[in-house]
Amino acid sequence: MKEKLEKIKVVALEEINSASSTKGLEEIRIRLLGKKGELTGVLKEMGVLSKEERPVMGKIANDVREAIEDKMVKQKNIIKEIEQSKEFDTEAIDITLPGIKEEFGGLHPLNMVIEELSDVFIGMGFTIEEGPELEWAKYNFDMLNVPKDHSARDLQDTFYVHNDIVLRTQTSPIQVRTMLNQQPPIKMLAPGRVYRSDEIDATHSPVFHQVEGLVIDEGITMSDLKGTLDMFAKNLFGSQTKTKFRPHQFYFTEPSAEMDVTCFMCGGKGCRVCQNTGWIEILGCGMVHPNVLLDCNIDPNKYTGFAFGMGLDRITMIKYGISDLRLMFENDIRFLKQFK
Ligand code: 2U9
Repeated sequence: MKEKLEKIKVVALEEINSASSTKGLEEIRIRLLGKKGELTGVLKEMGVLSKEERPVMGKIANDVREAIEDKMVKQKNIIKEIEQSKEFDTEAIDITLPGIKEEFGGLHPLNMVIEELSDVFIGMGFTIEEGPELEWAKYNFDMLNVPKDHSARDLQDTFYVHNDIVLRTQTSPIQVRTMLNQQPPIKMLAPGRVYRSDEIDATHSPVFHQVEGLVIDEGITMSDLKGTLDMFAKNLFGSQTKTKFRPHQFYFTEPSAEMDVTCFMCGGKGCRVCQNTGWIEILGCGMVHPNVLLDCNIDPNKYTGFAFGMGLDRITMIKYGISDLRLMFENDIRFLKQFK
């Protein structure tokens, strides 16, 4: 039996040594140490030995088993390393290959101006509100104190979708909606796309962009209006900017004014952009008309407020030196790429 065991050991160690795959090694293990394996078979024969022989033979058998198992573990590690290095060779990634470059888009110049302007007002505590472009004629005209026979309501000036529904001609209905939903204090900004039935040329378009603002609280005065808008102009165009207010007339505000800023292209010296006046008109404003407050369920005896509105397309064109309004709407990639 001893010789049998020794022979199994010698043959096994040799076989294991020449095994070259994990699978082959496993087959050897089953053949030797499995339930019906060679070594297991020998161990089963131990029953026929004498009491004295059994522990001696048992120890030898255990030593053989341990030697085989030990060799198996070592060979397994060697095979694993070989297999892994083969895998690395076949699945190698060439890290020197250049990647595929992601193309990033950029903001439209109008959106850059909207974002910059919104940031200034957010810094002063305003919220940004939005509303639908298809709007009730009632919210677009009636509630803003626009007379029933005003020319702005004409079919020539306004796109009617229905008797009562228009493409909004200003962002003011956003303020109406906010006032109907919320009691003061209100401090909001409403940027958006608006529509008027205009012929297209270098300075006119049936679709354009506005930002309007509204502040309503107890004790709001014309000084708040001037202070806020002067601060806004200095933030957007630079701290050297001066403002001046000229009286004007709107239906939704009384008193009303237009605000000019010192030309942000020449600093006020006079240039082509400001037609040598040194000033650029940038917005209309005024104290909210009591009729507008009343229609929106706000008590004009308790609350007052100011509002302002500005067209964004012209400001954007001046700021970026864009000579034709049509470029802003054609979305020609060669034009847009210049603002990245
Ligand atoms: C409510 C109350 C008051 C909004 C205002 C202006 C003055 C204004 C024009 C500027 C150039 C429009 O794009 S433009 O043609 N806007 O001058 N807008 S005050 O006043 C409001 C709005 C809503 C409820």
